[in-house]
Amino acid sequence: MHRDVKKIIGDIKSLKIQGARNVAKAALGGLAIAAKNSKAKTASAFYKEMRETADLLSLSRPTEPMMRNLLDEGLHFIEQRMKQMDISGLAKLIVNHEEETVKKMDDDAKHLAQYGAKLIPDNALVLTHCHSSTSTKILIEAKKMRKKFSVVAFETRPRYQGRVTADELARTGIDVTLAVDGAMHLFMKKADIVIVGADSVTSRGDLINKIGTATLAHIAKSNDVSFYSAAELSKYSPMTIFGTREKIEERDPKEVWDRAPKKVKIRNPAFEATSAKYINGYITEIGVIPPESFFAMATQKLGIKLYE
Ligand code: RUB
Repeated sequence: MHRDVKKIIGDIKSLKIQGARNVAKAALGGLAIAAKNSKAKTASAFYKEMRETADLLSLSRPTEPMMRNLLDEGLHFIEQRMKQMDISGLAKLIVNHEEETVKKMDDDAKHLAQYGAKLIPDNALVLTHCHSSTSTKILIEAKKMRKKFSVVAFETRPRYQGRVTADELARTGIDVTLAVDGAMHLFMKKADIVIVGADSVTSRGDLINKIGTATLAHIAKSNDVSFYSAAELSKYSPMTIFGTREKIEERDPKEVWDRAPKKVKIRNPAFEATSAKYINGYITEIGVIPPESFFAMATQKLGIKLYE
C-alpha cells in the first residue's frame, strides 16, 4: 500500500482527521492516491486493489456510512467500465470522482448551512456537542446573516472535540462558551435550539452521532427545546434497510483512563443512537426534513433501487 494511503488511514484512526465529512473527503483522497500509483497489470487486478484499499479505509472508522457510500460510488464507476477502459482510464475515473464529489460535498454544505442558519432565532442560545464541521458551517452562516446568538459547546470527553468547535467559533467572532458534558441539563434550561452533526442516519430516521448526543436530545425533549441534526443525505446507512444495525465504534479504553487500576473495567463507545422521536428535523442540502423522510430522500439521491 502507498505510504500516503497508510498515513491517511493512521490519521483517521487517531482522530487527527475527525468528523464524518472530513473523514469521507480524506478517504476519497486516499483511494485517488492508490489509483494514481497502482502497478496493476489488468483491469480486474486494478479493481481488486481498489476494493481492498476502500475496505481498509472504511475499517479505519466503522461508523461512517458517508465514507463507505462515497467510496462505493467510485468503485461502482470502475466496475461498470472495466471492459471498455484501460487501467489509466480507470484510474482517471477514480481521480475525477474524488474531485467532483468533494466539489459536490462543498456545494451541498453551503446549501445546508443556509437552511440551518435560518432556524436560529435572534438572541438564541444554541447548544452543540463534539465537533461537526457541518454544524459549525451553519453557525458561521448565521453570523454572516448578522443574527445575534451565543453558543455553548460541550467538551466531549474523552477526546475533547468540543474544544475544536469552541476554538473555531471563537476565531470567527461567535460568542462561545465551553462547558463540561455533565452541564448539559443546566444549560438546556436556558437554551433555544440544539444543533449537532451526524455520522449516520438509519432507515427509521434514527441518528448515530457522538456519545452524549442522545442525552442531549432527551433533555431537549423534556425541556421543549428543538433538536436538529445537520446531516447530508449521503450519511444515510443503506444496510439499515434490512434491519442491520449500524456498528458502533468502541475505542481504546486508554483514551478514557490511561494506566487505570487493573480491576476497573472501562468502556469507550464513540457513538450512540438517538431515536427519531427526539429529533425535530434533519438539516440537509435539500432543506430541513422530518426524520421520517430521510430514508426516501437519501435512497433517491444515492440511487438505491429497492425493488429490482
Ligand atoms: C464527530 C462527530 C460529528 C459527526 C459529524 O466524531 O460525531 O458530529 O462526525 O461531523 P469524531 P461532520 O470526532 O469521533 O469523528 O459534520 O463534520 O460531518
